[in-house]
Amino acid sequence: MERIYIGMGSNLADPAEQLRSAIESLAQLPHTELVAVSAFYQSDSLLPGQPRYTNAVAALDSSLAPLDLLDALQAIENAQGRERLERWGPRTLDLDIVLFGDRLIDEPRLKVPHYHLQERAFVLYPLAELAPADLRLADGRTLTDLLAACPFIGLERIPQTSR
Ligand code: PH2
Ligand code: MG
Ligand code: MG
Repeated sequence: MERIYIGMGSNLADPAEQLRSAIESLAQLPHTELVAVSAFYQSDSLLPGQPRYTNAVAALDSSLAPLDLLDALQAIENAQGRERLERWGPRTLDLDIVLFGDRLIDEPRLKVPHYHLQERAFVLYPLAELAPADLRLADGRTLTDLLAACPFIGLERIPQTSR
């Protein structure tokens, strides 16, 4: 089993409900245990003119191979009406593999750690609720380092029992 962190986001069709539904599906993945879910956070879209996003992070323990997990996540996105019309378009559900154990994955379909992890407060702060502060990326930086370089700006934490 490896510890995996999934970044979740939605800015269409009742985002909080989309995340709750996705969490139910994550809990049912084969060879996988849902360990924890962060609070939900709202923020403006990085692309102007889109609805605000709701984001959260889930921690999984899984023995699935990375590309099998990616397939399963894309099936959940599709089941919740994800349309892939444009890069960074508004979406009912986005499930990104942020970290997969301590692996570095560089495949056409999958880069891990997630490319934009370090500049995205809406991933780092929910991740910090679940992951140890001394969690270390392959380049030597800890989660604490990343948080220090990425201020908590424009994020609104929505505390809730999300399960
Ligand atoms: N995801 C994007 C683009 N912009 N903005 C916020 N606030 N949250 C996201 O998850 C997000 C975004 C593309 O993945
Ligand atoms: Mg994304
Ligand atoms: Mg994605």
